Amino acid sequence: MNRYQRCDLPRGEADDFGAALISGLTGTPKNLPCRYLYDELGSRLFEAICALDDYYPTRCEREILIAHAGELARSFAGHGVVELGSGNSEKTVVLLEAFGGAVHYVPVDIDPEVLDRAGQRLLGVLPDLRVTALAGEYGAGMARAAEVIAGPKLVVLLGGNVGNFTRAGATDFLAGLGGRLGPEDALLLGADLRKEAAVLELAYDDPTGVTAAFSLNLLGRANRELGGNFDQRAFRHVAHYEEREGVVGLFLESLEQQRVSVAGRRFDFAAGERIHIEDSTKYSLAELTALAEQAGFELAEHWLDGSRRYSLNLLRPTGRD
Ligand code: AVJ
Repeated sequence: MNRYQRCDLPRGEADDFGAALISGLTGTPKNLPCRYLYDELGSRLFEAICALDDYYPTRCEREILIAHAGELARSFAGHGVVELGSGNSEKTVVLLEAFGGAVHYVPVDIDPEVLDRAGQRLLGVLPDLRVTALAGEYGAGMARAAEVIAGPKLVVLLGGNVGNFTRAGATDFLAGLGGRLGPEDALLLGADLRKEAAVLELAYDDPTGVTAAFSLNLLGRANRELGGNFDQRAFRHVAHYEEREGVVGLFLESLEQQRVSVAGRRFDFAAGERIHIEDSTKYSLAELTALAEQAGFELAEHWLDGSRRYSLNLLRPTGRD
């Protein structure tokens, strides 16, 4: 039996990099959606970020998963596991192993190559695993996952990916997701916590420059795919924590006044002008409790790592709208 299958989900027009780039660089302030950070090189650079000492979320999340995987496996025995934004699935292995490996695992990711690599690796480690990989966005992935998995399911959204939504966007997204869950289903949500600016700014602007390379690759991707002439050395990566909002904003800042050609257009940059490329929203326990409740869930568990920097949350649908 073939234990690995990949389906490429239809992409909406929202997934056209050229159109997104033209509209994002035409607006003020300039912006580019963060999902375009993950082409093949971008996914690899992100894996390198996850291995950095300064980027604590990956380590903290693994620590919490190791501590509670057994408990989760007992609670959700017989459930299929859907993972949104699965990337290299590295931490999920801990969970799938605890399930005893005989699970139907449905990873959803925007990058088909990362899905194939992760899928092959997982099958090597877990001989009883069945993988249906879905290449596409969260919404389409959730819709298909509900068809692919017959029984109850545990949906996992790890890595703090929920942070890429605005707070209102996260509520809407979770409410929509809840609408696709049955009473036995649950959501395992990794969320990064509010903390001192210094820790966050180091995590999002490491001195080795890996995060900068990850951000600047967005310009490299525009050059490769859209015939651009961005000079990556004429921009710098900026991470800024807005404490009140609890949001780390990531930007590419033009070091000089310049004109760039890309996607058949020209764009002018003033010296110091920024392209907003990503937001990473941080949560407090009170904010997570409110988020769950407003989206139609109950926050059943809230687990922290030893340094109390990061949280893993188990949300159960309350069954009301
Ligand atoms: C993949 C969205 C969880 O916000 O921590 C890390 C992305 N960007 N360093 C995060 C990211 C730069 C990451 N998420």
